[in-house]
Amino acid sequence: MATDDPELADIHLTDVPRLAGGLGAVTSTARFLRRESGLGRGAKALLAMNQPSGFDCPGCAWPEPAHPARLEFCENGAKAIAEEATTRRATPELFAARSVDELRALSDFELGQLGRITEPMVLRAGDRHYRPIAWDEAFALAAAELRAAGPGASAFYTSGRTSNEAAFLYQLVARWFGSPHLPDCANLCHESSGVALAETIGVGKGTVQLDDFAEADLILVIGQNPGTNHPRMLSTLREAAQRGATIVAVNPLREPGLVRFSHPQKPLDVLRGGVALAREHVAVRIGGDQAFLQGVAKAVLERDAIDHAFVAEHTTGLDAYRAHVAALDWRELEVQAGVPEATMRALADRYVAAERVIACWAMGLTQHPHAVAMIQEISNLMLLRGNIGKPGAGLCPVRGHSNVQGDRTMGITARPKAGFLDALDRDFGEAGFVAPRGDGLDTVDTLRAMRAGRITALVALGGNLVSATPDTDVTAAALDGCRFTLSIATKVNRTHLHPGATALLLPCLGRTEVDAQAGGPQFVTVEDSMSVVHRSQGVLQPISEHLRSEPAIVCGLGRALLGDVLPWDALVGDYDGIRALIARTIPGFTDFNTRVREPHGFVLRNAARERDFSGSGGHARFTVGHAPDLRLPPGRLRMMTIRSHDQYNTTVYGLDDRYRGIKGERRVVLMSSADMVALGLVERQVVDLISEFDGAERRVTRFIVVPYDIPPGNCATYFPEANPLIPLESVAAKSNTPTSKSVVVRVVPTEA
Ligand SMILES: Nc1nc2c(c(=O)[nH]1)N[C@H]1C(S)=C(S)[C@@H](COP(=O)(O)OP(=O)(O)OC[C@H]3O[C@@H](n4cnc5c(=O)[nH]c(N)nc54)[C@H](O)[C@@H]3O)O[C@H]1N2
Ligand SMILES: Nc1nc2c(c(=O)[nH]1)N[C@H]1C(S)=C(S)[C@@H](COP(=O)(O)OP(=O)(O)OC[C@H]3O[C@@H](n4cnc5c(=O)[nH]c(N)nc54)[C@H](O)[C@@H]3O)O[C@H]1N2
Ligand SMILES: [Mo]
Repeated sequence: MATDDPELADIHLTDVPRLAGGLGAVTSTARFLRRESGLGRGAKALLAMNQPSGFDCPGCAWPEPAHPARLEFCENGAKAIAEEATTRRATPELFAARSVDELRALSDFELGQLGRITEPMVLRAGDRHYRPIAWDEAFALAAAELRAAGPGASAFYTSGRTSNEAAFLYQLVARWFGSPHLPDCANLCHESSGVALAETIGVGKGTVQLDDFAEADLILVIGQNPGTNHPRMLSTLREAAQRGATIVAVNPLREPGLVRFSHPQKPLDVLRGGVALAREHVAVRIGGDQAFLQGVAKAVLERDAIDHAFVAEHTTGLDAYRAHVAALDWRELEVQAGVPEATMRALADRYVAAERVIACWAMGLTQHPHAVAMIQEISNLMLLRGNIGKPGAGLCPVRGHSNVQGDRTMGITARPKAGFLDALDRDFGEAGFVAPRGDGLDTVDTLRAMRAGRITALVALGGNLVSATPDTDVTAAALDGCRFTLSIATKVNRTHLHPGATALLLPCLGRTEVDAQAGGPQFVTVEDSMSVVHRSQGVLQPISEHLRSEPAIVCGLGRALLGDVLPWDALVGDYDGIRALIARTIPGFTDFNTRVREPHGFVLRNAARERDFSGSGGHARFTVGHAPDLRLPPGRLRMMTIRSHDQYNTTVYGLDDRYRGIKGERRVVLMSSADMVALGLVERQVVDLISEFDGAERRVTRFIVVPYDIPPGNCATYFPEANPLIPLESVAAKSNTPTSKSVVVRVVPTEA
């Protein structure tokens, strides 16, 4: 119950802007660059970003156009650059002055402000400070610690910014050592998409290319906020809208980035007040997409408006699917989807009228208990009318990290295919390699095993495990209990402050920086969300002379751990040598070194795009999914944890969320006024959030109530502040992805 005089927070709320981009984006870009790096260094980096001869934006995985604009970047890409190209330095003096316990008191934003790590650092058993250590000594220590833990108790985590070259060697070193445990950020991200699509179309990747957007009649954007997380996608959508394509957003929130967009680099756009994007916004309830998509398909099937020739030739399972959908009750679909039958029928009409349809989605779909089944409903709907494998149509899971897809292609996965391991055995067996067979632990299972004391050593190539995973307190305690952790990183984050008994913090070059090796300056390669493999080469002077590149660090670890099984020096001296290994082992990379030197790289084949469904047994499969009942007991809300406009995952650039009208505060809960009235809460009230799962309560304190246009029964908070509420045990069926968008909570006034 609310008290008569609730405690109110002093928070600045503004109107939600009517459009995204525009001059606001320009001023915001300049402000961040100046704060971090001075305009000179920042401008040099921006001019090289996403150009054929420059580096790939470390922000998102949206592809670069074949003919990039002179300035091919967005406001949030510029912030990512400012964050990395910062001239602030986390030097040994800083670590000498502050223990890990003192550093823990800082917020994620303040940790980021400490700047770039400048030297390899070690925290020795019994010490609470990181101290400098020489590189060779660090590698020797790592090898000794990993051997003492043993391969079965060692996990090798990867975050999706890592290049193909570093990723390939990293998984090779881990497997050569004997560990199958390769958890990665994709386990927390698009794993559900990969699992869903591998079952239905035989390929766990998207089937569209950027060109397809120029031909699509209808583009669905489901559970995605491109205005903040893939701003360059807005340029693609803007062109499609101007050409007459219809864009429909399916999202509990009316994200301003999808309503109107004004291209900040196009003065006319700014003057005209932008271009209208999404013609329609379907405000589904959180988790309601499965029922919604089933309703749309039901209406399509009632009209028998399907592509019979395609379905007969290329698919299997229509009859069971049709029978299932036909038996669904409209009233129940309305309740579960949170939208009326008429809306589902209207989208079915648009869908049938469109010759070519693209469906895009991101985290709004992947992080629910029923995520895989939900994504398979997209696949079902698209298969009905042959919207896979024709120009202007297809499936488009929009990836997050800029090389998360490439890292998977390079073999970073806890669940490798036997054929991939066979290829490794074939190519490295002579040197003594034997691939560990069977599945290793993914991210959630690694944490569970760590909690149980079965994983005792962690190596992390980038990322921030403590803040990115659920159950923050459980994860932090699990890491504290490790005998050894090793982080390869650019900046200090919370994971480094839960070091275990002994820890190494090894600083690497960022993407923006020149990578000079014995054989001259090197480039690395990445694969974007549409399977385009291309180069990335930094331009800035490294922030410290002690930094090493990720491939060099992985080789250093490999030599210390495995001895001279590979010509490590030659591989580090010239990355063409690494790429030659990749070309030999990974399908699709023949002539890698030649083809990647083409200005725009090359595209990996996607069989489903050619209507080759051999990966799913010769036919694409319709699936029968049973949507869960989303009704909640009284007083409970379903909470999603989302990104603000001023963050990159666990890296917090600033405290504003401009497109949602929130300033200077991240501990907020966005609620509908109906729920506020029902729960007796008022605007700006200070509240605690409590999640209940399997009888256990988890609580975060002192969040601020912000009234927002969100379907009643739903609420939203920011990731990672609300992660302590997400149970490690609550995961999506089949993909084991944490249910970060589907947390049942109570909201109660904070007690004074
Ligand atoms: N600037 C910036 N760029 C980024 C990132 C970043 O943090 N900052 N992160 C990168 C990464 S790793 C990723 S994975 C992507 C993430 O990109 P997004 O997936 O866009 O990220 P989220 O903020 O998690 O947004 C999820 C969206 O889904 C909606 N949503 C939540 N639940 C549901 C639901 O049940 N149904 C539907 N239909 N919608 C729902 C939310 O309202 C929100 O609009 O962005 C990448 N790019
Ligand atoms: N509640 C909730 N939790 C979520 C999500 C959510 O929507 N809600 N989203 C999930 C998703 S989609 C993802 S992808 C994960 C992200 O999980 P991670 O990938 O583990 O986390 P990031 O925050 O992207 O990692 C940031 C850190 O990477 C390091 N870094 C930056 N650049 C480099 C580099 O070039 N090289 C190296 N070696 N290190 C670098 C820096 O030290 C920085 O602190 O979080 C997941 N967690
Ligand atoms: Mo992600």
